[in-house]
Amino acid sequence: MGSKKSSRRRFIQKGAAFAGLAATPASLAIAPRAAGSQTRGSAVPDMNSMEYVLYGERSRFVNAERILEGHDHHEVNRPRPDPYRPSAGTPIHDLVGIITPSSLHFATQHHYGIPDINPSEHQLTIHGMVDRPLIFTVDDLKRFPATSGIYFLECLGNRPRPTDKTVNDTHGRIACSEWTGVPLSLLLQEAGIKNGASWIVAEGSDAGQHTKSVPMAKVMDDVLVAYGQNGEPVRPDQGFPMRLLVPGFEGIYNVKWLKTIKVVDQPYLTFQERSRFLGPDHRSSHFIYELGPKSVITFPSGEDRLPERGNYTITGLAWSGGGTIRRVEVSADGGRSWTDAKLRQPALKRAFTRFDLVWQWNGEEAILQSRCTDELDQVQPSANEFARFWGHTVTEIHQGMGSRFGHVNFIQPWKVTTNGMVHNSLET
Ligand SMILES: Nc1nc2c(c(=O)[nH]1)N[C@H]1C(S)=C(S)[C@@H](COP(=O)(O)O)O[C@H]1N2
Ligand SMILES: [Mo]
Repeated sequence: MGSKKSSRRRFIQKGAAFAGLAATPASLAIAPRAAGSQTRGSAVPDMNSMEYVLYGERSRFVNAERILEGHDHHEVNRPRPDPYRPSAGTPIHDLVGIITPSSLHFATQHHYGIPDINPSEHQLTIHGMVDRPLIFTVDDLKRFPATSGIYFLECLGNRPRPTDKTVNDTHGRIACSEWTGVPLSLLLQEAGIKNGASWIVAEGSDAGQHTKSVPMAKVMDDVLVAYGQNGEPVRPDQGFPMRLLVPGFEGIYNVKWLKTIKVVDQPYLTFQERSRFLGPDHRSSHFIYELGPKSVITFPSGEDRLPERGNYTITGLAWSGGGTIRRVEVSADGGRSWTDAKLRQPALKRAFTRFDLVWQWNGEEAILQSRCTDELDQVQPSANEFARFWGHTVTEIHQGMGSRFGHVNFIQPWKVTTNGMVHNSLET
């Protein structure tokens, strides 16, 4: 080996540096996407301007954006924004670490548009089976001791399809933020819960009046009325000035622009619960809420290209509504053999857990996939196992992808072809 060769070349080509993961140079020259070198604007911004001093901007050479889903929600009644506001997913291929920048947090299900709420006029009312109905402004909430937690938030519509090209398409309806707010249990304690109260019904202030029932046991455990997201006020897209945050439950529970909480003694069949989440199958239930263990390799993934044989660090994300991720295994041979990936710290309860594994690509076709296990020993199923559970074939599962199959958490395979191209290899 020539002495001029840098350690970086050795790592990439010879596979010599397995122990040296931490020493891997940050500039590993992997440029998988054609768009990777495009800039957002041709004009060079004045980075010494007062604007930049007062509110920072990312480099004009960084261009990750939300991924447009490109379809309308025809079933949504008026009032709806005109023109219709499209849904867009998180570009999870481009994330590093476990936090999703708020600007890239997926924006979906805003069927009725985003309300423009003046926080000084906004109020949260707690009523129903309580001793004292109470009203809180954001400032009132801030007088209570706050809690922060890093939690993922996944839409139930986050379902991979064989026709999806990239990991953004297959897994983009998810994000992970640090959320700050008041435990709802504290507010309910203040109001005094009456005997027999077992659910709450939470309602948002958007035109669609999004409303969802949440079981009291969960409320008492870790539900937040959140006003902070990643160190700043919750963004309008995510529920400014306050939202419900129900860690590990289906996204739909996390009522944004939170306006009222009614304490009740049974779950309500609200519009959202009636219209989209009632499956014909007895195994589906709109009152199953905790998301199962799920993981996906984000690099290499669909439409990446490996420029040459050699070492790469496979990386991806794992999460579970059941708690912390205990283990992530990676297979490079379509599931015949598995190797434990390294879980990067922090590996937190109901948050994204980032995993890494150094892998040497020998230039042959390979099928990469990850499988995670959570603290309840729940193991992420393969598509076949998932289909068998529902008594269907994999083809039927892909064709009938209604919400009736609940959380779709099966393993996502990516095929690396001999020319280095990576494709979605979900069976049709
Ligand atoms: N008020 C209100 N809350 C809502 C919704 C909505 O349309 N209106 N959509 C729900 C759905 S389906 C999801 S997946 C999550 C998405 O939360 P996020 O936009 O912060 O990611 O919000 C939930 N809360
Ligand atoms: Mo959703």
